[in-house]
Amino acid sequence: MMLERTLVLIKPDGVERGLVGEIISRFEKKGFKIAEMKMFKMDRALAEAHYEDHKGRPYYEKLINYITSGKTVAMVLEGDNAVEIVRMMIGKTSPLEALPGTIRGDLALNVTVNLVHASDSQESAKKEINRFFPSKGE
Ligand code: FUP
Repeated sequence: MMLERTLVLIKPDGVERGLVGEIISRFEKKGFKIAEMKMFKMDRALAEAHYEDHKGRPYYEKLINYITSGKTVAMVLEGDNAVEIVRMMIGKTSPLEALPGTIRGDLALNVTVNLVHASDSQESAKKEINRFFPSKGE
């Protein structure tokens, strides 16, 4: 087992729909510690940095508009194998593949408006923690 930290975002639809508690509760019940947390409205520059790998994709503009459309909750979760386990808990990107029991599988139906983000590797976790919590990273 490896003690890890990962970055989770509850996106604007999660805040808007009143699902912040439900989502955080799943991570807490699983055993993760909330190491950092804040709520803020993402600006365009931060959104573009966060989704730099998606620039040029047909859904890119929609994605940037959505993530900057309202408040987001960002948190750093800490626990054994946090990166892989949190990815498992959020579910696949495609609504057709997000299994029941996962956050997206239980609570979301759209590929873009999909409630949550979680770092997909230890490398991106480090980068994203530094991006969203600049004073708390490594
Ligand atoms: P994920 O890691 O599951 O959030 O998914 P990706 O990194 O592949 O994609 C990042 C975001 O781009 C997703 F949250 C939603 C958006 N996206 C789309 O809107 N359409 C697509 O076909 C793929 C991704």
